Amino acid sequence: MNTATKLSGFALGLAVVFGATYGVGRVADPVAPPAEAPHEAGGGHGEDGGAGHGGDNGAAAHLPGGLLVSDRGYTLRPVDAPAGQFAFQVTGPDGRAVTAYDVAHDKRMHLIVARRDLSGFRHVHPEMAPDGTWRVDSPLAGPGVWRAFADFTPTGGEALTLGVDVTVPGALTGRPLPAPATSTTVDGYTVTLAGAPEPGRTAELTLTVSRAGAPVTDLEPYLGAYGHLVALRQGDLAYLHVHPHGEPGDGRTRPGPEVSFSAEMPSAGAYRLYLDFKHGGVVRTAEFTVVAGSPTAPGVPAATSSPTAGTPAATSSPTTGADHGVPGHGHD
Ligand SMILES: [Cu+2]
Repeated sequence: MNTATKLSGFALGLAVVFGATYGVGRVADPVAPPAEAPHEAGGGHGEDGGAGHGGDNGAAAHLPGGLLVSDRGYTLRPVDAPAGQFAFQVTGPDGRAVTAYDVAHDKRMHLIVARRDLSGFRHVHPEMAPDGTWRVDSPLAGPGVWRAFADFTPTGGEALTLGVDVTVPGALTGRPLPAPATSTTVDGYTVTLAGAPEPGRTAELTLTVSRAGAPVTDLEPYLGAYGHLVALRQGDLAYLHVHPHGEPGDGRTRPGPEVSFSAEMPSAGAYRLYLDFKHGGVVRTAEFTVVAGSPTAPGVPAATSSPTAGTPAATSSPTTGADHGVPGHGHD
């Protein structure tokens, strides 16, 4: 979180925050060099310190979350695990595995994974052993280079999102990023997206959930909200996680059909949005490609006028569906 990616809240919205910390009030890093002005992405961090001295806060303060495997002395370390399982530790400034975490959004650890091509998104919650090893049934659903994001708050520290690449061997079929669309379906639900993100400017995005043509007005709380959003930037998988302002039961936040949030994308380019929502006891993920800034930026797939026209492989391939639309596929 930094001033370059500041957010502004909408009363009934959710706040999208790019960065390792979650609130405007938590920008300050007590050990960061003082008076360091934010600057444009694209370099200039070379003097922030050599590797390993633990003083990479300066660079980290300018970065969206999830790009670093080690930040503020905390390092994400996958560990060997039996087949079918994924395991990791977070080591702290003392080099030992962290065992004390704060609960954030109902969990002490949120593990998000996606392939480098932005397919295969999963959001799961591992269990921690007393030695600080987190384990979960592997969410890595097939061959490829995956990015695993650990989203957590070490007790006494600041919220962090660390990321590490994990390779699953096997024959890999590259998947192009689905074209931008304003409607998608998952498991019989249609989710529409209104609003357009812009780089460097706050935009309100509203997601509306319906089923069989009828608005869904009884969304169920999931991790303390009616919707959770993760966005990943194409190219480097910079990580963004939505944190709600309104909460179920607060007397003003309605359980659908609309879930809205405000976001300020840190740069022009394509992003993949993943909305987790819960209904009928099942968490489902609706995905969208959005483009901040010029829709003709390099690497951005051409937009289509309907969610399916021209992009059948992107929106309805069996593989994609298997990865993304299986009820109860591991949320929670
Ligand atoms: Cu989570």
